[in-house]
Amino acid sequence: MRIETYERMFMILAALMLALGIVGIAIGALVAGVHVPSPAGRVDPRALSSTPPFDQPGLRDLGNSKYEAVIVARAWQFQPNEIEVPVGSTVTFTLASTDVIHGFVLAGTNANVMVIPGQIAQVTARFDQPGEYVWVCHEYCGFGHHQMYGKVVVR
Ligand SMILES: [Cu+2]
Repeated sequence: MRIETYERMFMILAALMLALGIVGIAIGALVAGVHVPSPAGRVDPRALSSTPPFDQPGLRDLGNSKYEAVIVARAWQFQPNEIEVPVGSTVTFTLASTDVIHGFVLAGTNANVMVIPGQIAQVTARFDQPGEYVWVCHEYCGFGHHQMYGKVVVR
């Protein structure tokens, strides 16, 4: 079977682009550590108020400029909805939902996770600039969804 020269060139070009894409994904996953967020654990959403650490939501100082923010998401609020950390802090957000699927996206950072009932979501962000970093629920969760937000105050 004879293949036209231009067609052959485009077939080779398409194969090269496909191979380049696959190599890019492999480098991202294996070298750069890019991965899809996965649950950090499981928790019973009905027993959240009696399950550590979600029985006492809030900010914990882990020392060495590291913090853990334990946040409970429920329709339609985050608890707590404001935390304050010093400049240069690294904050690991540990989130769980008591009811429906919520989201957590923190403006000005790469922090972006789904907060799914039964799963513990975890994401880390570093704050090198002072200011206010607003987070919002980015998964439509009902009537009061637009009121679901909070902020990190960095001083
Ligand atoms: Cu929502």
